[in-house]
Amino acid sequence: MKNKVADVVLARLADWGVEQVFGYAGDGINGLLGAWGRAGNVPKFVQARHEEMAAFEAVGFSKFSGRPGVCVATSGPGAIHLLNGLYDALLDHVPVVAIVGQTSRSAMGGSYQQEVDLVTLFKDVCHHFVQVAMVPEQLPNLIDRAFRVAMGERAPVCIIIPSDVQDLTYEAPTHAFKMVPSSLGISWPTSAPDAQAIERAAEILNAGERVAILVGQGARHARRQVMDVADRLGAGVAKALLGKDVLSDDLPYVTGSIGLLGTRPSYKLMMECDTLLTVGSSFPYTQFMPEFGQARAIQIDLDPKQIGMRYPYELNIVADAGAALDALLPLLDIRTDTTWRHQVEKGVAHWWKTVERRAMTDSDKPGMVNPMRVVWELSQQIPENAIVSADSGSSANWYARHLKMRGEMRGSLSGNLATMGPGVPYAIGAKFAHPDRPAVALVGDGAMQMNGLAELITVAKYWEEWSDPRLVVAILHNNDLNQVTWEMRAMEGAPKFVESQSLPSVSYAGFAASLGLRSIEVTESAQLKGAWQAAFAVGRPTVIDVYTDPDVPPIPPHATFDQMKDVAKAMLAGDDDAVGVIRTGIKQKVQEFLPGVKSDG
Ligand SMILES: Cc1ncc(C[n+]2csc(CCOP(=O)(O)OP(=O)(O)O)c2C)c(N)n1
Ligand SMILES: [Mg+2]
Repeated sequence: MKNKVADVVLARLADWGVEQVFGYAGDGINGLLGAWGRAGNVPKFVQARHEEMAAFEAVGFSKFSGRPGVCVATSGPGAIHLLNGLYDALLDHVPVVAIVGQTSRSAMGGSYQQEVDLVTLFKDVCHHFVQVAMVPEQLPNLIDRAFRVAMGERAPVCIIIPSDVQDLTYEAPTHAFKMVPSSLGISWPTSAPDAQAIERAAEILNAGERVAILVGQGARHARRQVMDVADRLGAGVAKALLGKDVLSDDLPYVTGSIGLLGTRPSYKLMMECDTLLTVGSSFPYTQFMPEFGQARAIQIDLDPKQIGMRYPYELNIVADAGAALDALLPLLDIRTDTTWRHQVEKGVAHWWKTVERRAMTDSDKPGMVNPMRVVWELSQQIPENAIVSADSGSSANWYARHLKMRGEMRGSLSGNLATMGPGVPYAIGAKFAHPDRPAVALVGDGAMQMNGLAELITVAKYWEEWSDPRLVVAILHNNDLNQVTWEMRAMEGAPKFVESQSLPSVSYAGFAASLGLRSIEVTESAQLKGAWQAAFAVGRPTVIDVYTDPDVPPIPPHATFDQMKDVAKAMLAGDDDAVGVIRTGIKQKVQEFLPGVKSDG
């Protein structure tokens, strides 16, 4: 019984070190499910509520473990449901292996029930590798290549296995013509930099008086090197969204996030630098980078396909970030003039005070909390080994701009696809990657209604298996699709279109309680500190249902939307203006700057 194709698939996954597969059942994968039973649930089948959630869980697992995530779905509808999660993996450069069923070979091409042209369906998102197993001898090569391609390309891949093939007796490839044998494992080279390029980079960096460094997720494993280079150069360091956890925000020269969701010191760092060193980031928004001609710029990136765009770089170095910075370090002059560093640090210190002051500005509406305070209090209470996910929506702004990364904290969100819905499943993926670390998800009420509520059931199903049961979901309960509401105001000059923007209010705390999770309702800012403390007390997963004020705009002070320019100028001119804009009377204030905006009550 144990030598069917499906048995070999599962055994090969285990050989690749796969400990769990996030998935959902269906008769297109019945053969695999049978094998799972025979294998004693090895690798562990983790049951999501929806295949998109299974894919997000695989992405979250991969982002936080550094290993490929694996998801499984049935043919037709199950496969289609995976797509959004796989695109999230593709756009954020995350290795994910998807295994999907298909109708039997005898039915293929016959418009059979649930028959979808899966190769075509996955051809875009899994263009690096999508293959159908038609005969047993294609294994184990299909599995092995899927893993190598996923890791090599840092991308999703897909193996389609028709249901009847899953049940065939396994035949290994033979030592014969047109057979493809395979082998396990891979060791990667360290992509060493070109010595001449490093010398040129050192010349450029040494000539600079005001050096800015921009790091992205490609620099995560080079934290020490980034710090050493920044110290030598007296540079400030800004972080792209997916690289928010590369450096601690306790470092005085770290200016925080950059871009639309970024901080003022990052903006100033870029606007005032004369030299830019980008490491492991493909941050796309040129308007937040120095004016063309203002700065001499160098990029270091592992991926030749990603390098050299986004800015007119003088030098593009394809190399591992750590190796390149290690090679660069001894060639860099130690700065004696620390004026620029001090200027950056002063701006950073000032910024964190501004963040605090903005957070401490209470909403003027009874029973509602300023959402910035939610993240401010989180920064005070969060354990230094926590893993944070944020959903797309206003929470992404508060996460990016206001959360203070410290110690070994990790964090991520859907950076490039910016899809709604991954907040809770990413946190679940994080718990499977690190069951001994607390996880926190910052999620809007729209995203909870879309995906998060259902996925709390998955949390309830698995939490007792985690050595540290702390998974905290904080919901920004503003009864609004707030991010879009504000984008419409700022970019379209349009008032809130209630039909599309207002959300029904449901009790997230009540739902969580019905699942046996710890649930806390917050309607006043004074409750927030205690709520986070209770959530981080060991016990069980917690849902904090925070009623937040939808009139606090997530749009940043220095937004470069044309219609926001005057607001930006006013807010950059002084903090008090900025605080004024977010406090009571905000609508009037914004309308002053945006005459096109009509009151939307
Ligand atoms: C799948 C998907 N649908 C729609 C959007 C557009 N979108 C981005 S943010 C947002 C609003 C999110 O609302 P909510 O989750 O309540 O968070 P809030 O901004 O209110 O805090 C929408 C609709 C998207 N990014 N992804
Ligand atoms: Mg909302």
